Amino acid sequence: MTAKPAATRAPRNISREFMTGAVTGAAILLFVCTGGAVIVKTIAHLHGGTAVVDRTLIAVMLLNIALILFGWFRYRALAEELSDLTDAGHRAQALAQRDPLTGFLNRRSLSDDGATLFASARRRDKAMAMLTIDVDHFKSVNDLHGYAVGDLLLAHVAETIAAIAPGASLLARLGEDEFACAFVFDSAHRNVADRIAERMIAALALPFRNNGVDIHTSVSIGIAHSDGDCGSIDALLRKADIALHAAKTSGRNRRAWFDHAMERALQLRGELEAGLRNAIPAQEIVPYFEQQVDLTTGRITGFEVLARWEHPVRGMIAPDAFIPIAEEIGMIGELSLSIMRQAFADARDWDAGLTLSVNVSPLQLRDAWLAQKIIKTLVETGFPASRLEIEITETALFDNLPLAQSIVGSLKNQGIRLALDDFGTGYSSLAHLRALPFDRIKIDKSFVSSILDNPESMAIVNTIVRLGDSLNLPTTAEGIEDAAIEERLHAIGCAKGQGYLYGRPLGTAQVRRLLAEKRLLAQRPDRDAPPPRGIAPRLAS
Ligand code: G
Ligand code: G
Ligand code: MN
Repeated sequence: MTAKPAATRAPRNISREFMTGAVTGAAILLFVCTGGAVIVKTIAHLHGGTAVVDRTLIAVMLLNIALILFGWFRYRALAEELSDLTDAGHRAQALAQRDPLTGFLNRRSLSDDGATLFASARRRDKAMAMLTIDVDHFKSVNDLHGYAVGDLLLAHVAETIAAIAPGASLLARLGEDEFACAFVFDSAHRNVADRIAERMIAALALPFRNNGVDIHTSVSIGIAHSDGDCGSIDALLRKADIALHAAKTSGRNRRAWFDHAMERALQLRGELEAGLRNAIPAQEIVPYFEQQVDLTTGRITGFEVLARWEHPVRGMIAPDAFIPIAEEIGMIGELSLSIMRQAFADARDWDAGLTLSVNVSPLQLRDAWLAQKIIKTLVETGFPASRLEIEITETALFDNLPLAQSIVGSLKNQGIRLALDDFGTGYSSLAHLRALPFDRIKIDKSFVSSILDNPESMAIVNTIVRLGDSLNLPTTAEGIEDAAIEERLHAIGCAKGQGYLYGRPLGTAQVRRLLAEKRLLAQRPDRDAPPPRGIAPRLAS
């Protein structure tokens, strides 16, 4: 702040100071002349000479002395001003290099100073370690205690890091709640970085006390060494960051070392993400159909629609590899509607008794237009709403229950049914069963596949079926893999089942073949005919 006014004042002052300098210079010149004359005459006079000192000359000389003094003081003032200006410049430069909250370097200066340290470590045949440190769930500290307390915590974290880091470390705040600590070490003592990271984790797992309130925190740390193929400080920082990400995803409050598998996984993820953006409009992601069977009659009642990516290079990709990415990059809604559109069009001329169950991600229930979009897709493809079931998991109920209730209300008004998916794995709460008007409970496959050899699984499945009975909700068991399990489920009263016992999920053409064999294709061979009238759902009011 001080730098700016001083800087804008400078140009005006320079011309004034030039005048002062010129006047002072002239005064000194004049002083030499007049002073010379006055001194000569004075000495002569003192020695009894006749020379008289001219009064005017004395006045001029005194004036000269005054001007010289004035010039001197101006010079001092100017020198001070100049040094102020330089200080302000240095302060501004320091501000640009350091984070004001913690006094740590910022990302850019870590990169600059780190490059110097990196090169000197190389010359001395030493290695460099980089730790990147991120506060776990920092956002919730801000949300719960306010930004001022968040800042205090960040300062505390910085102090703790500084206290534990080796003396000559470079310490940086990389942004938000992420810090870095870089130091040179002897490659013979490879576990130095490990020990330091461990101490930081332990120290920062202690509660941070503020105003008598304990705030529980922890940090995750990524570690990388500059060995072999690591050519620069920036490459080292990137590796530590990749390791940090791994530490976070494997549960936080821990450290992780960089390894090359992490980099490859990240690369694959990047490729899938880039590919996904084109794959959706190109309809590379297609519906597969898993049979759902009535356990009493053994008949097919319908299919669960499962997304599959038929990748032109990588072959078939399973949904758990790309659904989370689609969710993360905000494309899950588009992907889901593309799958539905294809599945509805495929199933339009199947037997009118066959249903389709589609999975809807919790994120999609944040979209207030979801019901309208699904209904529009039904109308456009001519698939009846009464043959559609939407599957959602319990996690969908947490985000915005009123919105989810309103979306589900619109869907149910059209005659679409609703199933609670993966029951037993989440909260399995009775309250959740009442939160939305479910028509069915689906029992998670992790229990179903183990009922024969795990009494606990059996007890859980049994309980869920009883629960469904008493709430008047039929149950579907997922993951039936053999006939003995099927028999057992039927015995305890489970209505429907699906799983590999009935076959793997099938592509469109295979399903058609299966349905043709079972005489479950409606007699409408012309697949491109416009949707028949009369079965289109009512539009939402
Ligand atoms: O938990 P996560 O790593 O996502 O934390 C990021 C959070 O940090 C964001 O919510 C962001 O608003 C917050 N944040 C970023 N800079 C600052 C800061 O200087 N002070 C505080 N208190 N919070 C910050
Ligand atoms: O098909 P598979 O059993 O591998 O599916 C793995 C998971 O992916 C299942 O839990 C299923 O619910 C989910 N899944 C499959 N297709 C879709 C889809 O189109 N949308 C969403 N949200 N999830 C899907
Ligand atoms: Mn499902």
